[in-house]
Amino acid sequence: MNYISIQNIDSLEKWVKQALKIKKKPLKNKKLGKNKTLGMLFFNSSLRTRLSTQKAALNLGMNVMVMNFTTEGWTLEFEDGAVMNSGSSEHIKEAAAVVSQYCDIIAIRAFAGLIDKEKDNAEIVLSGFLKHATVPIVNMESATGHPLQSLADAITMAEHKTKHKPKVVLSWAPHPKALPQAVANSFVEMMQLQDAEFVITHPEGYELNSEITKDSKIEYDQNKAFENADFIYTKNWSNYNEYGKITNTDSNWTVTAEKMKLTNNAKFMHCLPVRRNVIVTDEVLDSENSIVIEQANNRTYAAQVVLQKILKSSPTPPKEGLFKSKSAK
Ligand code: SN0
Repeated sequence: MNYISIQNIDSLEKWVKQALKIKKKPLKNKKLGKNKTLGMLFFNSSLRTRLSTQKAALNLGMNVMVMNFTTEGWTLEFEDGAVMNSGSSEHIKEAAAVVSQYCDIIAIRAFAGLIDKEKDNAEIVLSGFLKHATVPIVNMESATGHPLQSLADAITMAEHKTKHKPKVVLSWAPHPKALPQAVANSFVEMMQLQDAEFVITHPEGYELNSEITKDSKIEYDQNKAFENADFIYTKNWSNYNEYGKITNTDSNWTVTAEKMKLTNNAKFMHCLPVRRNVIVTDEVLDSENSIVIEQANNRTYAAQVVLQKILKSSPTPPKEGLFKSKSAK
């Protein structure tokens, strides 16, 4: 079993329930991961994902190895048949096969480059590992998705919702840097698995990939979208149509206390890290309605459900590497 996208979840409701159970007794399955190793490979920065996934693995009794690939690893080549006479030192074929011999699960963070849409949509790094690794793979934010985040978001909303069908708004907000669409994509996919009144609001032109948003409602008037909302989930993403560009920095989209007044006393959510007074004002982020810290706490239980499911479903595959020796068996 791999955890690549929110679509790998057979029943979101069941996974959320299980996560909430784990949250009550996080050390209950301390023996499940004994003598198993989680390898975490980072091609980008991380705070919550790194520590919460590591914490989840430790709660399950696993060993954890972390490697920052961009600064410490060899530059990887992903193209089949490449003549490697310039930048890259090692092909994904060897790298993934080798790491698979040391680890029982490999987790990978590899953001979108935001330059080549086709390349990002092809998920070069993640698919390279999926193809050439021989152990389960976990997505710790890839070019197009962040399913550990959206599972944590679902857990957080389940804890805070006061009605069966809450109104949930995903609101774009301005940002000085071009950011990936991954968090927004996975949030949309997760919301499509829930019974809720779901509305996406963003400036015209900032539509996400329509293959992901499908028939989810888009409201271009942010104030209208906020009316009566129970949850405001804010996230910046760079333009998907004019790929990776920042075509709008309008501070009128910043989430303010004024705007929150339009809602039904909504909870404020953000995946973090958040740019204060650009995405959201201090007043909102520091208010009682902000649940961003709890949201980050739930990252541990989201990761723990995922690791637990993988540990239970995947017997450790034989460690057969490229240079296996029969006599060593
Ligand atoms: C990442 C993103 O995908 O938007 C990770 C979010 C979990 N966010 C950033 O890169 C923010 C960086 C910044 O400088 O604000």
